[in-house]
Amino acid sequence: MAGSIVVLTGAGISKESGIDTFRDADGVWSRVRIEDVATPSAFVRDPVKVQGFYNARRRGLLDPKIAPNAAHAALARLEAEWPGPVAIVTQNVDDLHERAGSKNLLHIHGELLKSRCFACGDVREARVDLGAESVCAKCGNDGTLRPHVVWFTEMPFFMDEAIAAVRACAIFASIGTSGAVYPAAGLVEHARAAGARTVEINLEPSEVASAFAEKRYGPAGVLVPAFVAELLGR
Ligand code: BV8
Repeated sequence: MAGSIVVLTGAGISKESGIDTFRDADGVWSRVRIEDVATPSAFVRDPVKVQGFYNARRRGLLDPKIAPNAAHAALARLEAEWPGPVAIVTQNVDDLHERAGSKNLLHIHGELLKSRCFACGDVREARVDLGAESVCAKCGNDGTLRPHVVWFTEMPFFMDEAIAAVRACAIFASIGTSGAVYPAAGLVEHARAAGARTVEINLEPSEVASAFAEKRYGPAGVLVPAFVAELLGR
């Protein structure tokens, strides 16, 4: 049986689909401050601003022009054709991996197209704007729905599963992430400890590039299909 593959993805894999990254010069954090929109205290202080930030990004993601690119498609093909398990651990809150056909996927920073009720914990699909008028379909409270994303200082989802998968993998590839946000950026250390082959694919060296044995720099839409073709031997 072939060894398992874990792929960590970040905003760079969705850039060629038309979704902004965070820390590039034209990225999301060049326009708004993390402290104002992506922390629990920002939501308490100014829920209208925080909901507006996520409502705009949700509408952007649902724009018919947004579609998975060649890198997302290549990872779906890898999962379908590799003779062992393939898991994607994504920091992205978009749904482009799913749209491309990936199935074994952990959204460790949550999902933009879901809401979570902070009164009853219900999580469900949300493709519309959220705000004070939104009513929870489960408990009936109003104004209690928030985007189902992980804000700074909040615990990411599925980290036990992600770490277990990385510790068991033969190949760990990181694609389109700056390596600036933990605990995701620390996953490569688990891969190294497990003796896995480690590969970084990004436009430029990430903040944790030195932890990777192999590095490939360029657009994900070109490098990821080539990497997958190489792995599949064709
Ligand atoms: C936690 C989701 C445990 C929602 C995001 C001090 C105070 C408080 C906390 C901390 C602190 N110091 C450290 C921390 C921990 C903190 C952290 O890491 N901070 C950093 C910034 C210092 N982490 C946390 O808070 C995490 N939780 O640790 O919980 C805990 C709890 C309580 C107390 C103690 C500990 C939670 C982190 C989750 C934050 N949520 N967002 C949303 O989307 O709005 S983070 C945000 O960054 C993104 O969502 C994304 O998920 C994440 C990673 O970014 P990237 O995906 O890497 O994107 P980036 O723009 O940075 O890079 C893109 C890369 O792509 C670039 O390198 C570029 O060159 C490349 N690229 C561009 N185009 C292409 C390309 N590559 C290839 N092809 C291309 N075409």
